[in-house]
Amino acid sequence: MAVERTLSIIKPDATARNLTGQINARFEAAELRIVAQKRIRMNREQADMFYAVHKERAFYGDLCEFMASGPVVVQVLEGEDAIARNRELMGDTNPANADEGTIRKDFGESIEANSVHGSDSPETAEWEIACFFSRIEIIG
Ligand code: IDP
Ligand code: MG
Repeated sequence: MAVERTLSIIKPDATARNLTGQINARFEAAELRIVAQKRIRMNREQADMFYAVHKERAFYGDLCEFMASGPVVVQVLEGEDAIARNRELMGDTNPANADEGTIRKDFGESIEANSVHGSDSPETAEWEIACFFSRIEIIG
């Protein structure tokens, strides 16, 4: 297995409930290192661009509105097999179907307001990281 980097976003529902530290503690306990991080508020254009892969889906407009509705914490996680391991820590997209002990099970409010985003492949991770971070902002 290789050391990978993945893009994580702590979504507006989670920042609103002051959960940044509790979510970051899960990453660190699982030996994922936070090698870049910033708190931002996306505007609607940025959210539309980030989620363009979903633009044909019925939930696209609502999702982008939600992601622009409040602060988010964007971060790069680094570790062995980081992309898949972060997806495991996150749990199923729908918190109702997520395994016990996952971030979405414990903190997610709905299939949309599910507290965290994580890249789903090496190709998406590379593209998503580049949406928010330049090379000198990522310090491993
Ligand atoms: P993922 O975040 O688990 O990779 P995706 O299918 O890539 O799930 O969907 C991106 C995001 O869109 C989800 O995290 C969630 O916030 C939202 N979403 C996905 N499916 C639905 C839905 O059926 N209704 C409303 N929002 C959805
Ligand atoms: Mg996805």
